Amino acid sequence: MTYQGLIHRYGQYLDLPAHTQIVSLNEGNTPLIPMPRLSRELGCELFIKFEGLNPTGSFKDRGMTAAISEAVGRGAKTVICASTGNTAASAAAYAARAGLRSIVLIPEGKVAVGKLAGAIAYGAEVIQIQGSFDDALSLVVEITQKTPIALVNSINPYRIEGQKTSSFEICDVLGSAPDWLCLPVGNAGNITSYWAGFKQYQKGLPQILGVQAEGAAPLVLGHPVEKPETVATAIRIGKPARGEQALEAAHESNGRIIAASDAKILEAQHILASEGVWVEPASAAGFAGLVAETAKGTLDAKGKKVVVVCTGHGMKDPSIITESFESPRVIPANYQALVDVVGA
Ligand code: AN7
Repeated sequence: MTYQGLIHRYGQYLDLPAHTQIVSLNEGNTPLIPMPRLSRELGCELFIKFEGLNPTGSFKDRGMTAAISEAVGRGAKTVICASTGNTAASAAAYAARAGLRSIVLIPEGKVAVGKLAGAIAYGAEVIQIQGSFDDALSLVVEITQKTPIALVNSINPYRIEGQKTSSFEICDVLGSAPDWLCLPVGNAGNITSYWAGFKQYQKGLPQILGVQAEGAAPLVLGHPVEKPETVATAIRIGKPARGEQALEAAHESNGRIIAASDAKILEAQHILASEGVWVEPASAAGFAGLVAETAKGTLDAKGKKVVVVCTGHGMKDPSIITESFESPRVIPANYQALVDVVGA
């Protein structure tokens, strides 16, 4: 039997209503990739949980299979979300799979091209908002309170249920929870889900390092950020819906939430790619945080098992790479010209 997705595999651990009708794209079951070179450099046993290998290229598919399965089962015809991009693509794909109408609200001009293209390809009605993700989220909350349209942002509790499964997979592969789990934090659904998942699975608990972008770090500053800005557009969020739960997860796990600068996030993206894992900028934030904390001596990773969650694929945001490099050199189509360049 081929793998049939998260609900099929872990449904017994997920609090989903009886009316749930499974809509799956075989999401989840993503690789936990050992990183031997970076492990040696950091003195720990480092693994990347590469969530960019989900069907739409991000971890959002875990929560979306659950949210859409529930919505379909209760007879919803239309789903809506606010999104910095990945939720939009995921909602669009699962809605398409289920034959539902999908509407996605995105902040104008601030969504990476691979995500926008995905949302359009899967047939979503895409609406740009003259405002931030936070403005878009308020709007979708209001319309779902006043109409039968179903909300599939991570305020929806079934999103959290689905996203818990990544903790289960990590424990199943390692045999127990890692010592540290590092991940980016935006609207704070994912950190909430991981912590709930580890607690429920009872295979040990990691310390959690949540990482926000410096220009969008409400949980580090202790207050909302009116105009969040970061190159990591996925986490360009100033009022995280599950901010309280994120702080609780960090605190209960004896971990913390920190901020990383855009420069450090891009550097982390480059370092991960240099060992073969290309992730989008936001997805490199967890690793940027790990590097910063170990360098400062505030996180002792020595000899520890560390899982860094890379939430989205590098191909989601190709422009961040292509805009920062000169285009490749051009040579005549002859052998000598090639040898001259290669230096053979
Ligand atoms: C690659 O798609 O909020 O802390 O609307 O796309 O659970 O919000 C995306 C968030 C991390 C943060 N990494 O996760 C959206 C959206 C990537 C992301 C996050 C997002 P949360």
